[in-house]
Amino acid sequence: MYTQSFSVPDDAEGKSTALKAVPKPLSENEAALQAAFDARIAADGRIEPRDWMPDAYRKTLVRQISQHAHSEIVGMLPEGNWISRAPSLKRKCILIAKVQDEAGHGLYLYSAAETLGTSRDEMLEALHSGKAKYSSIFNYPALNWADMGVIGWLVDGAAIMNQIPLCRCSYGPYARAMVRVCKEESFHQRQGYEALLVMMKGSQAQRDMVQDAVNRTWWKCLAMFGPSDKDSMHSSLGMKWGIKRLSNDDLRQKFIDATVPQAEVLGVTLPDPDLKWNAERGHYDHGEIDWNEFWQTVNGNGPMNRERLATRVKAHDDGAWVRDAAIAHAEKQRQRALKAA
Ligand code: BYC
Repeated sequence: MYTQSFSVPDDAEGKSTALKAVPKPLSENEAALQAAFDARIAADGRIEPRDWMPDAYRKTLVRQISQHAHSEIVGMLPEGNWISRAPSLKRKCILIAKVQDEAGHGLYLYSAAETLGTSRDEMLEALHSGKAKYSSIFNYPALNWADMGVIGWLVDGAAIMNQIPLCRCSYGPYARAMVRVCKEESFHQRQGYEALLVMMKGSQAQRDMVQDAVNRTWWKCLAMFGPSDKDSMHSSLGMKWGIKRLSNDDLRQKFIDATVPQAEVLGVTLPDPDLKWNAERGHYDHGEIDWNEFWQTVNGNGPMNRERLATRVKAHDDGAWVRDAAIAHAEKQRQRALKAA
């Protein structure tokens, strides 16, 4: 029988070293550092970049923050495609500003992840090689102008619901970045809803476009909150460490409860026949997400994964001369400052 121990090298005497894989006991100093870390987390305090932290805490943060940064950057692509087709100058200006904000969010988040000792080059390499994850929602096409409103209303709406608790995350730089991101996201959400309200007061064709965009986006948006709690492998540690404050399912439920009345005001139907108010629970009951489709998309096989990644890599390659010029300029300034000193 094959067992996992076959992948562990034998030691010099030919005895299996499998048992040595058990973590080394902490030294006295490490135990004291771990105890101080645990006490700070238990007291709901903040961990800052120079503080000692367990490796697993650091890794979890780099994973989550870099995935979040990648989502902001890839999230610019579906909207960026519509800038040249915005129906008015006002809508074009708003969309340009929104896409620019997403770039800014990506930059705050890459900077926060860099404070954990991972370089931006490493994170970008992980994104561009297809190793890193980013939010599944951006692997679906934005087919009509109403998608721009629906991205604002539902996608940014879901992002805010997920991100407000992250403003209280135990890691200082992530929490502080999220405060600013959330303020901007709430503007994004409102501009999306307002754009849809205008369309819903327009022609039947416009109303149909809004309904079509909602039908295509609703379930993908619910999946943004991640797998259900029973399948979420990182949740328990994330919650123990004060990185995540609410579970994936609790956040999803909060989002549904907040969004149903907004859909009623807008005059659209949410495409879930099982969506019903449950007075006993004080929440809306809802249908089941297609998890098979979700994992296909998360694992690189959604309708737009390859195209999004190729566009992103091309944008990065095309921008090489800008980065080179910025470095050359900084070097020139450094030399001038040296001469003047
Ligand atoms: N898509 O154990 P779980 C935006 C992965 S963009 C892809 O529950 P965790 C915007 C997960 O990473 C906002 N992958 O993990 C921008 C993990 O994989 P790995 C984006 C997903 O971390 C432009 C595995 O599944 N927001 O606002 O406890 C325009 C197991 O999951 C997804 C953030 O990134 C998904 N939907 O919880 C408009 C928020 N869900 O790492 C808007 C920050 C799960 O083991 N992130 N996975 O390979 C989080 O809050 C958490 O990381 C998640 C997942 C709730 C997403």
